[in-house]
Amino acid sequence: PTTLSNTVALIGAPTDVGAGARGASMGPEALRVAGLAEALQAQGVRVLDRGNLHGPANPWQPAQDGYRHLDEVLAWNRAVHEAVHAELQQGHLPVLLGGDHCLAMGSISAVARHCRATGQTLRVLWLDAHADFNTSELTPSGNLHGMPVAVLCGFGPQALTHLGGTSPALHPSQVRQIGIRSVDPGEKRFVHAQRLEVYDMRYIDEMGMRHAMEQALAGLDANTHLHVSFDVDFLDPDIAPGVGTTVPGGPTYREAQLCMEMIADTGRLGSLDIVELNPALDERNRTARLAVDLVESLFGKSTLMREHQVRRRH
Ligand code: Z70
Ligand code: MN
Ligand code: MN
Ligand code: MN
Repeated sequence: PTTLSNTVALIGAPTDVGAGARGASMGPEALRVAGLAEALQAQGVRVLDRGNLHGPANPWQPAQDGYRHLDEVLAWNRAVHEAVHAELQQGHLPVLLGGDHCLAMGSISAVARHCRATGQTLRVLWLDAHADFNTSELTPSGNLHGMPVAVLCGFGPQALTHLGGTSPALHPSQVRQIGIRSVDPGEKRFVHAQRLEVYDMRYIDEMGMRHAMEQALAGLDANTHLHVSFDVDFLDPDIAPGVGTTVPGGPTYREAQLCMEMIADTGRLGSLDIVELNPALDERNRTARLAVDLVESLFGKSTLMREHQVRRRH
């Protein structure tokens, strides 16, 4: 099998409370319009669309004590945490449709709680242009979508670090970041101090996506739950303009496809976030359609059946 469960639950979280630009709140519907459910069904997956969660409006206020919209981010993440946890308990594979990347605090804390209870080992693949490892002291913006990895590793306000009951949800050694090319100065020092395993664009340029993914996926076993947190700004803006923060020099279409296919080949995908898609900045929904195309590969779509492919050299 290609994934840990053959039943996917789509959970929409239409908010941009953690972002620096408005519009990611429209992401869930853009992904549905682009045919996400149908694409998954074509891969033989049963799809349950749970509709959208509800939460507070975006008050669009300046930062207070280093955070923008902390109360609203907390409310949305409590809802995401409960929804994702409920699907995991039913044996389903939750797919969070963001929304901005602050929502990964809720989804991944739920996955971590589920893995603690079931004795599975959690590995998180963070596909992003950004490290999202800021704290209130380090952030240049106060935007909480720049902080979820730090919060999940126990660095942040108590209410957010304890979404799943115990903190930290993750140890930095459980995280692999791919495609990183924009890190703030203080954040860079903190990434280094916490020894995050980062396959940045320099690494991908020099070593290739194949080698980067082989390293990032090393050590998975039959007890591993793999969570993929896919920030659409991971992709090069030439192919994916519909995001709030475009950063030049990201993975090409081919590199992104290979990344997804190599994850699929592990057979360990157990949960997924698709975040930061911003339809207000897109061109006729092309970035949403690209995201759906890549998710098909993540769920095992390949050009030929495996026995018809040329044997891969190692
Ligand atoms: C910057 C910050 C960020 C996404 C922008 C940007 C963070 N490091 N994350 N877009 N997805 O403000 O913390
Ligand atoms: Mn992100
Ligand atoms: Mn990003
Ligand atoms: Mn493919």
